[in-house]
Amino acid sequence: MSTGPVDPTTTTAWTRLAGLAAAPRPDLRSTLTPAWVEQQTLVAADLHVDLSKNLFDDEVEAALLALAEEVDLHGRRRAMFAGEHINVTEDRAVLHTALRLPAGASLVVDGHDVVPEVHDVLARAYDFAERVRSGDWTGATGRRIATVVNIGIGGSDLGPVMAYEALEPYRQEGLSCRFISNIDPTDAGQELKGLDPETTLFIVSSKTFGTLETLTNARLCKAWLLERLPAGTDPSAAVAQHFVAVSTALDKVADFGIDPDNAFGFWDWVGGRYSMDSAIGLSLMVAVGPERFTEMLAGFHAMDEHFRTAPDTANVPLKMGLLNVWYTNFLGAHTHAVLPYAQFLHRFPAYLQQLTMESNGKGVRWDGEAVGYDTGEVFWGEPGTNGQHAFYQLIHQGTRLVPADFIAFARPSYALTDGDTDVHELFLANFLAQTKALAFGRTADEVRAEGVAEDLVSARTFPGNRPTTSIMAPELTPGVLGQLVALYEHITFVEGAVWGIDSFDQWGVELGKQLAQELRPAVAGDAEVAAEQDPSTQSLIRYYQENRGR
Ligand code: G6Q
Repeated sequence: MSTGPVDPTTTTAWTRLAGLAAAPRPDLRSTLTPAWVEQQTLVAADLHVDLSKNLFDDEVEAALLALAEEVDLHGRRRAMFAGEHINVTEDRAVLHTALRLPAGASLVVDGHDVVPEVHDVLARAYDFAERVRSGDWTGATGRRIATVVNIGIGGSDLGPVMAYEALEPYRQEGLSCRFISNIDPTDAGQELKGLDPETTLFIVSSKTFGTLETLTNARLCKAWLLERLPAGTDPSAAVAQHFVAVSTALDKVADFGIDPDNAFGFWDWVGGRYSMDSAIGLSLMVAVGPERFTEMLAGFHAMDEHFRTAPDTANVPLKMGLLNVWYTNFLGAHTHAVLPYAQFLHRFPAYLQQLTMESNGKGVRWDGEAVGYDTGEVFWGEPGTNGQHAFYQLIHQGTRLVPADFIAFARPSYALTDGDTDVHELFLANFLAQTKALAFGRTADEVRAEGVAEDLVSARTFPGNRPTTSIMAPELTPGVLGQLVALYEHITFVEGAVWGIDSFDQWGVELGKQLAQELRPAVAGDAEVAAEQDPSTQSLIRYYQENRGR
């Protein structure tokens, strides 16, 4: 593995990029030639990616690729795929890519081959999923399972729920999933509403099996189940039939009362936000079945191979990651929008928020030195066209630069007409219109030519030259979903590698967890602990107590 991180601002390429950013830059109106579009339209597995509407040219691209060389991005990529401990603050390998290696491949990490273990767990999880799907696995009273409830949070929730929504057309009828994550009791209260305990199966998904929210919700669900099953049902049989677990801490799973035979493991080299393709995806496996899950894994792997082997100028995650660095560090962007033109991807931006912001929201490099440059854009988004009627105004005419990724599919998940029109075509026309409007805008003269009164011309002018990337695929299949997720995993990696940060730890979530534990007694009425708090916290606790009637 490469030694300490390079401060990217000390590289020649960084200086060159700063010079390029300061010089007058050609407008998309002039740069978008057929040759440029051809050059910047890339293929990665099933994804067709058009980078041409980004604010760059050959010179910027060459400088960005030189920056990648100078920070030894390729060395770090090799180290990740080889299982070196690139998560230095936790001294761990970063091997989500091993979760999707095909059976028969081999990857020796810390002295042993991890691929057979990955496939052993997958085989057990697939077997379990098939038993639930076929009705062979029943609840304690012998009834077939109709609802699977995943209890997990963060990385143990966002991926499964996002993929469950994305793959709706592939779900088995008569079997649905629900997801409980928040410790707000409203979440469990709502998700459990209407469920029949006899046909409900809970999956407790927790890498550490020590997460307050998840364990609290798991206990809550256990109590809910035991109170509602028919009188006389043996509680331990009930837990054995209605609770399974996914965790790296199998001893703690047993302490909770879950039969270790019904527990599915994974490894410390899988980060929570990189784990939806491990057994953490068990709810999804049950919903869509092992065959579709395998197709999704193949999609992940295809993108891994693309990232690992495609030449730099054709490498989609590499170029998208470097463009994000260009926008963040040289053109002043603070946020990045992801705008899926696919209703089924409505949770994809939320999923990406964790992936990107928990990974790259860091202020020190992996050797502990403070960074002297921006890291980690704010990722956000909503599906089109809903976003068009909400926040696109700011992207079109606001004062901020918001690079945006548009994602669209040639074939609809539902082919419907309104009588005359293929509605998917209307939808796609909107996607194309938005990227076009952002690129070219509308000049004052064009607005005048439409007969707009002079005093309204400036309000109706669109500056244009706003960058977008268009990602298209034939259809939102399990394989394409895997490719999309892996694409963003690798974009995140590329940005983190340039910034020299550890994209795989998440120490920033720890302080709040610790303080919540310390504050619990104060919220519950312990005046002594309350008195130790700062004045604002004390005042908020008083407000709570008065209004809760404590
Ligand atoms: C992800 C984070 C975090 C984690 C949750 C749940 O990378 O580590 O979101 O997934 O805190 O953790 P457990 O799976 O251990 O319950």
